[in-house]
Amino acid sequence: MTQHRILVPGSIHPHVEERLNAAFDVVRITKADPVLMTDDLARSVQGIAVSGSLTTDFVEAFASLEIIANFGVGYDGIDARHAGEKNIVVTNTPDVLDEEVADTTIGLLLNTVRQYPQAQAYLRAGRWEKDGAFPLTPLSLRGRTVGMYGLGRIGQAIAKRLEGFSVSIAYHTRKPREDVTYTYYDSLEALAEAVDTLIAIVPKTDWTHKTINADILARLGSNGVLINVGRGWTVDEDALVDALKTGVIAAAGLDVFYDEPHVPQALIDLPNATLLPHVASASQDTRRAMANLVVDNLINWFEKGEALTPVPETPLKRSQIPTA
Ligand code: A2R
Repeated sequence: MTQHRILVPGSIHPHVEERLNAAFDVVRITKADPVLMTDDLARSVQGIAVSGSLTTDFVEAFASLEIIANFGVGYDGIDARHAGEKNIVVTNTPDVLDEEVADTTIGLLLNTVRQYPQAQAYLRAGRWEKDGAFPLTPLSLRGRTVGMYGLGRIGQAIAKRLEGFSVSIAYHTRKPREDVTYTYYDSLEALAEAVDTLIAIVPKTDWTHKTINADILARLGSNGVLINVGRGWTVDEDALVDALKTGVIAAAGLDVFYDEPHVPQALIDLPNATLLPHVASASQDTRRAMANLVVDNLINWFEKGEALTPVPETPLKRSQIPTA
């Protein structure tokens, strides 16, 4: 294959690096900063493999850029509409992480309601022997009604698992799905009113910003549980801290935060918040599958003229690109 030039700004999974080295002419810069641009890069780079975000200024600096391969299913760090206008295809890594993220979600949900992390800490501190049995948990998964905020690839994998737990399942998305029998609500407000457990797995977009706010939390009620495995962007964290402190809802389990890796101390201090450092897809196998998909998208684009998993905003083929 012709040695197409691929830029890697910042760090990325080592398996991406390894496979890119075998197939492309790879150049690296420490971060995606226009200050680090050279005339040579601006002229010669045809593809970017990135784990993180790119500004529109940075993307516009490349005269021959055809493809941005994003490591991750969420591609909110890249303005895909802008890329599409510039005839640049953007790819993400859907499907290969669905089952792993769904597993994590169920683990987080159970940890949140049944306090397994706290129970383990109790045992490790020697308190079982010293103080007796760990206190009975006020919350349980039994009898819960779970509302899925988002029922895409990952949301459906979560819901499929929930079926095995014999809980009622409802959902809110903008359009009802024809391939499921769960109860549909046409607004997040109506869903939150109807359920006591809300699982958020929606993307970071202009329309999802802080949509889980004080009103939604109040609708969940005092037995309410919030689980967020999508993006921290979706939750008003101040309102959540307030709701957890004052008993507006009972507990929350979060894998994602508004300003990662910063987690507000107020959340860390709350005993009814179960917190994970954005690990939903973070097993070695799943991250390797994501790495393979990043590279396979680039290889397919340059060898076969189309990407494997272009995002909906950039349904481009290489033959349609004027400069190709
Ligand atoms: O709204 P729809 O019918 O397009 O359904 C999508 C839903 N969704 C929303 N629901 C309510 N209000 C919104 N403003 C809204 N925007 C999107 O989220 C669909 O059910 C779901 C997204 O599904 P997928 O595109 O298949 O994404 P996937 O692979 O499940 O990943 C979800 C997110 C990623 O974007 C990352 O941020 C995170 O999970 O890892």
